[in-house]
Amino acid sequence: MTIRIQVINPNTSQQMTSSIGAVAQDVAAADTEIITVCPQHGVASIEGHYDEAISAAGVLQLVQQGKQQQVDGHIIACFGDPALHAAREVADAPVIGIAEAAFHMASLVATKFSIVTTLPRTRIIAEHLLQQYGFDRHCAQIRCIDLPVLALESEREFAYIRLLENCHQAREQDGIGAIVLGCGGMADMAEEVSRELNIPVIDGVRAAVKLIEGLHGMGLKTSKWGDYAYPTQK
Ligand code: 2AL
Repeated sequence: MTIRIQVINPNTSQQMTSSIGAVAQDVAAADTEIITVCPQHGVASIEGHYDEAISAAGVLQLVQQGKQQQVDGHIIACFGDPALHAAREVADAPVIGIAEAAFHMASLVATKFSIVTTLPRTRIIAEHLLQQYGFDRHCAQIRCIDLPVLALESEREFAYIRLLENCHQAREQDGIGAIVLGCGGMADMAEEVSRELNIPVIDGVRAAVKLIEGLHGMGLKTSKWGDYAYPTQK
């Protein structure tokens, strides 16, 4: 039976949306269909609290749309997991953010991991998520390549070199066994970095696809008992 997974890129970059979709389709099982979308209005990249707040409305609209299309799961493919809990109130199917997916997967293959993300100002977002999800004890370090999200598209080769340098430093200096990539725009670089460094490098897009397939296989959906119940009608 075919599984349909809606992959939401919360920023409005078409190029990043297609690259995330290609990675998701690549890791998906043969009978999994990936439907990749991004909001029509919002921000071109998400690099702070303001950007996250703006993107949240678009994410929730797309989750509603995916629900109407009866998808079997939704992925929020931005490393801040914007609107994750709100999306779970709206959805019936599982909803997974790429940061939480990557943290879970990394913690299964290494006792400690480091995160390599984009701009230093996004570090606090990752720190808050680690604390919220209970993974702060597993994360040794958050490193930043100090490039904006859109440079991952516009200056891909330079960004890849910066990413590789930072991942190399993490492997040598952080006492870790795995690296989590801290941006949806890095998804298509994970395999190459992992081959280069010979340690697990986890991209949350792939991790989230496999987690949704696993949850679906177990017949698990978002609980409607408790705080993930549908939003109250006013
Ligand atoms: C992100 C991400 O994954 N997509 C985006 O626009 N901003 N997060 C980040 N830390 O750079």
